Amino acid sequence: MSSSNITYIPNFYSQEECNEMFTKLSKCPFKQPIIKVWDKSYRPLSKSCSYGDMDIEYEYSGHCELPLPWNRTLSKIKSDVEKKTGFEYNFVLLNFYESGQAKIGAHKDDEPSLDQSVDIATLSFGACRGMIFSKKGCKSVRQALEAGSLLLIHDQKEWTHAIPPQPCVKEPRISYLSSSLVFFTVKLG
Ligand SMILES: O=C(O)CCC(=O)C(=O)O
Repeated sequence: MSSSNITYIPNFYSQEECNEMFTKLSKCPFKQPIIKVWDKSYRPLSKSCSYGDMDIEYEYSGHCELPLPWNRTLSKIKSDVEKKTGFEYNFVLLNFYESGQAKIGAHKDDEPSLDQSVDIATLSFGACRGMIFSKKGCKSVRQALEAGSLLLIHDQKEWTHAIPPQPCVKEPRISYLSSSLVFFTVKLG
């Protein structure tokens, strides 16, 4: 993977800010929707919930997500990330990994509704987990995602990414994935 595909920024937030945000984010209404990846339906081992601009509906992996309106903590994070990246984000997916047993399989964030010209920005809180980037014929790349770090993924087309299980990790982790949706369904009524 060329180093230009990702940018890893450690200590985007201090440990103190991280702990405070982790406590607030852990109160979000996480759930486990059934999703479809490569034609297989499954309930992921991580829980998620989403926030976004009003009246947008996001469809991914055969599942329709109705984001909640931004709250104070999420708006602050959104604006910090926008200042750093120069992009505007209208949607965030939060993932909750209860322990190292929770994982996300290899996938690309290449849904047609995602604006591919905008970097996906992932913030990490809580336990440090590894993300594996893979591409056929290339050596996989592992990036440790430390608490308080910001990861920018610039190119979604060629590489898959995954959070593999790490049974030795006993602490929970929350990730904050911000993206920009271009095609969305306007909610009626
Ligand atoms: O938790 C993470 O850092 C990545 C999650 C992810 O890849 C996704 O939700 O698509």
